[in-house]
Amino acid sequence: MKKLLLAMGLSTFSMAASAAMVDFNTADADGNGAVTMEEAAAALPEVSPDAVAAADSNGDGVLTVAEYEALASQ
Ligand SMILES: [Ca+2]
Ligand SMILES: [Ca+2]
Repeated sequence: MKKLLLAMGLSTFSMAASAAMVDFNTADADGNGAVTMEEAAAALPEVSPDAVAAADSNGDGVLTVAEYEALASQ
């Protein structure tokens, strides 16, 4: 249910703004404080997996707030 509502919200939102404007808390779908590669791909469908991987500057496989915002602001 939450995912369906989120998807509906995102599709509406994307009409008004770039997908890169999805904020960290929205991208962090499970709310664990880190955005995984899968969460980033879902939140930022226009961003390539390579760009997401490159944004993981410390190489731990997830994006922190700072790493995510650096990616989203590109
Ligand atoms: Ca997460
Ligand atoms: Ca990281």
